[in-house]
Amino acid sequence: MLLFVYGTLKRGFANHAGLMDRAEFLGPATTCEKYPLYIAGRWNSPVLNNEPNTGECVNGELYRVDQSTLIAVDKFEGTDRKDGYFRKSILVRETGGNEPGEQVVEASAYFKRTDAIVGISGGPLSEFPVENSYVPPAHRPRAGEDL
Ligand code: PCA
Repeated sequence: MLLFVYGTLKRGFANHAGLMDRAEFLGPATTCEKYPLYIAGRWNSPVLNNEPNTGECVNGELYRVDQSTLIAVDKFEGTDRKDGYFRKSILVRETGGNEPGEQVVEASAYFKRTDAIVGISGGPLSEFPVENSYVPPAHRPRAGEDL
């Protein structure tokens, strides 16, 4: 299954190691539709709002993941929690290739509903930058307190 990541699961970001170790990197990709990418919550987390045609097209990375990786990442993103992310299938354009008019594929990505996004401190952005103030779970006073 294809997974589009735009935040802390990207290569070199706080939550990549461990969770994405066995994911196959397919290259950079951009959402075909615009979605608002905000920085939100106590830990300055990147979050994609499920409001198409708002904000910017979002740059991220495309991966092929197996079922066990997906289960682990779903758990991490709190898909079983009311304040967590949910996964939704979207169209993304692969941007790493040499050919013009690059390939559009369907991939899953983590979103939140508008009412689940609290404390917006930044965005809408087109990309979650390397320089950011995200606080990873291990650095929080009480690990896993919220997302
Ligand atoms: N992790 C997921 C969603 C937000 C986050 O930090 C991602 O990187 O796509």
